[in-house]
Amino acid sequence: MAKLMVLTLLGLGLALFRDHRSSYLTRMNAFREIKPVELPNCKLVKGIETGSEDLEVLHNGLAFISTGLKYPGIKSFEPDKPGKILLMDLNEEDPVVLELRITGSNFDLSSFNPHGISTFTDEDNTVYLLVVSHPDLKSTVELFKFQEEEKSLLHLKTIKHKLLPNINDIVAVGPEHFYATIDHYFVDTYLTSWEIYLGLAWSYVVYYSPNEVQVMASGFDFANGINISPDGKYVYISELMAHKIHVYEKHANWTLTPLKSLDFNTLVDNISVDPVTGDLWIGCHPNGIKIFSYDAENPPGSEVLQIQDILTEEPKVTVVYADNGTVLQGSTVAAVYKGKLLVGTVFHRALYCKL
Ligand SMILES: [Ca+2]
Ligand SMILES: [Ca+2]
Repeated sequence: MAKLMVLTLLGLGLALFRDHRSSYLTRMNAFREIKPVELPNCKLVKGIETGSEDLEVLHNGLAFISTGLKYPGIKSFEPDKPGKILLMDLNEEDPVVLELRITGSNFDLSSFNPHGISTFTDEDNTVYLLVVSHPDLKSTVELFKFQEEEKSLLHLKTIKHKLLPNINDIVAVGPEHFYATIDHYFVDTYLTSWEIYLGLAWSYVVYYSPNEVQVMASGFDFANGINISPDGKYVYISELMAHKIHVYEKHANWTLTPLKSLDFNTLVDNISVDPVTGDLWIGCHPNGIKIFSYDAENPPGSEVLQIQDILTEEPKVTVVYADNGTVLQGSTVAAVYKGKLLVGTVFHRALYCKL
């Protein structure tokens, strides 16, 4: 009898494991192959070799790029070097990148591990750069003031909070006010791997301000990118493992209510919003398995989606660029400025194209 019980439990366990295994492979989009979509006028950006996970373009064409991310389960090509913030001027014919010097007495450069970024421009045109960092794999938001003349970032403040344990990306709505995606619930990496494998969907979105911090949306299977419409009325959230982009209505008290979701056949990462048209530009991972188990012989591909008219009944989705990993591996972000497209990746390169 005892043997039968053990066998039954073992059988049930195996069946459950098989169910989760197949659902995990579907969530990872493990069987997706890439059909290349090429752009004629592209080149790799010189000086970017350790990733460009997130980037944001200011209204004047200056782009901030975060480079050198170390993230559990993702290969780093320079695991012992701190990350940096790069600047690129998209107005130039042949733009190059420049490392922004970081100043401020209390900032530890050696553990800087930049991930998602966002900017906020004040009424007096002061530009604040907010950067998610993972010093010793913890999560902070580092607040900087951009000093354009000096080509430097003045560190103003480190923000930490118990509701902000594993931040992926942020969208600034004030100099120290933002929404953040918390991409997984557990801090312990062993528990995190089970959380992701089982698809618990305990990832959430927080609103942070110096006097109020609150969870505003939850139940995501890896909330990743976040951004806001040009009129500030809608917040867009990408749910990586569910292959969805969610549109939320933002209210005066900063709460969010779900409006609609769009489904894709790719793992959606960071979201950029074209300030002129309101179009969404998404850096995507066609096959998640290739991201989490990097193999140079069978590299992850890249995919860039453009979503037009997202608020209408029939949004238009275009695959603007797709590559099998020969040129660009692990695209995380794409942004446009005056007919130019800049695509960042989690591993090494970045691509710059004329559309
Ligand atoms: Ca961002
Ligand atoms: Ca991201």
